Amino acid sequence: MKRIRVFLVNAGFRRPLYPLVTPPMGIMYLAGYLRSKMDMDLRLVNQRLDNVSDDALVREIVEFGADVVGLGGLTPAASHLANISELVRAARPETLIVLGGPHVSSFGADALKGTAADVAVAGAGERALELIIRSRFEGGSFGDIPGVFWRDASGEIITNPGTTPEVEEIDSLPFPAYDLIELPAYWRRQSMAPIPRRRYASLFSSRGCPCGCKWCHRIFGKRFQGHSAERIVAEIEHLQRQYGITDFEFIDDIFNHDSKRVSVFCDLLHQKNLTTKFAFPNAVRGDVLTEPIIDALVSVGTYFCSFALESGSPRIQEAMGKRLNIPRFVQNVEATAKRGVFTNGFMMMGFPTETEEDMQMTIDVASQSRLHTASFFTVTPFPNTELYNMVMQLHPERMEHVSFEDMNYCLLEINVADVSNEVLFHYQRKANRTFYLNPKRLARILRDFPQPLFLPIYAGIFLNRLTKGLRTVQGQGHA
Ligand code: B12
Ligand code: SF4
Repeated sequence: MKRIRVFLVNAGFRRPLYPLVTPPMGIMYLAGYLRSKMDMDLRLVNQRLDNVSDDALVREIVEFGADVVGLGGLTPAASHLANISELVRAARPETLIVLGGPHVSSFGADALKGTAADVAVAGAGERALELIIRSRFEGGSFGDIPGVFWRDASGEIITNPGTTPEVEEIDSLPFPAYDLIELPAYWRRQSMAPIPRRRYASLFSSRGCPCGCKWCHRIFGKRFQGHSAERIVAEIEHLQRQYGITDFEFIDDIFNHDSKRVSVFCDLLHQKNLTTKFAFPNAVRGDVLTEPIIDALVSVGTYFCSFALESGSPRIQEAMGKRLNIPRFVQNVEATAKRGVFTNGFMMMGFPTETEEDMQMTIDVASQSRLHTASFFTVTPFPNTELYNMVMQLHPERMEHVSFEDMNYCLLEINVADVSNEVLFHYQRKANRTFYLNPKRLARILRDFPQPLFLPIYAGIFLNRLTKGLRTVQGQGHA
């Protein structure tokens, strides 16, 4: 097979009210895997890092002489996926264009519509992308690759039966290709943890989650697969050696699902005498934690941890499938905060059938807890989730005006609950007021936030939350 040239893009723009950007782990994992399987030249671009325009990106693709362009992105990046693919098709008609990432996982075959891509992959992409490239360059048909979406010669979009092929053992995946991105560029931007300007790397140490939350994307399925403790420590050692990094951000969905794995991981760090700091901005499962696990995580340098309560109402916990043990959650937040870790909470309001009493319970649990900070998001159903199907049955008209383009959970005004917009947004504003306008909490934030001098940069976001729903977005939600 000739030495092919593969250009991978994590598409989408950063926005002033949502300036976060993290190393593009998806295309980095793909690159690490592909180069271990085939002889190829690879280039990776994270569009959101510098908001490089689609035109400039395509000029780079043309100069690189790409045989394959792989475009990944979240749903807010969908218009970029369409535009970039059209421009590449016009400039280099023979290029194989493959779509993947969370947007395809949510929208399935529909993600191909309106684009000039040849094929699209939902879920984990490593093995499928390898098979797609082999099929194009070694001879074969996309029709033989289970679970992928592709266009036949007549342009019709075909969905192959079966599920996307995956590697059997995730420890067999090479490290993400850290060498193909400019890591220091991320140290100047805000990462997922709200702690700007620090020398860090992201780690994604597990795939899949067995919990039953009805709003969940399930990109990696319901089966939890963790990298072994040894493998995570090896990746940490690699990053320390190559880049001198000691601060790591785990962005797993449920890092602590397997308590044994966590404690072996911490023991190993101690045995190797490694200096580390850890943040868990994407949350741990709060009711699975135990005091010994919290102690172990604190002993290896955990300083920031998010906890996802979502709802303080046991009825909503049950109806939405999360089934969190709320008293244990509260207890573990307290135990973590007491040990000096900055704790952040995620809450959701506006579930189908949710009442004012349910929302008040969320406010009570959050504001009486030891959480330092909290976000009270509006429930936003994503296509291809149980929640979305539920809303399409109960209130299809509520989804008619929702645009997932440029969406931002903090600002989107949507309402799929059984209360009016006024009531929903009133409770969200009330939640922010009750939670934050508490002198003891404000004092704890000032005392424990890892970079207090940067706190003023969050003033705009905070004001937006305090005034949610007062500047009604035309056509969204219901009266
Ligand atoms: C880090 C992260 C971010 C980062 C950016 C990530 C990025 N890629 O640029 C930040 C913090 C900026 C972010 C923002 C948001 N995020 Co986010 N984020 C994540 C998180 C926690 C980890 C992503 C990650 O690195 N995963 C690890 C890698 C290995 O997985 P991956 O990227 O999915 O890649 C694999 C496959 O998708 C596929 N693949 C990926 N790219 C490609 C390309 C090709 C060609 C192929 C074939 C395959 C392929 O193969 C990869 C390897 O197996 C995920 C949760 C999760 N479980 O993934 C949510 C997630 C991606 N985010 C999500 C959401 C909803 C958002 C927001 C909209 C939320 C908000 N606050 O408003 C915003 C977007 C705002 C905006 N306007 O852009 C959703 C996506 C849903 C969707 N349909 O898009 C997820 C899945 C979480 C969820 N709860 O549902 N996020
Ligand atoms: S705990 Fe998180 S990843 Fe797991 S099902 Fe619930 S939302 Fe999804």
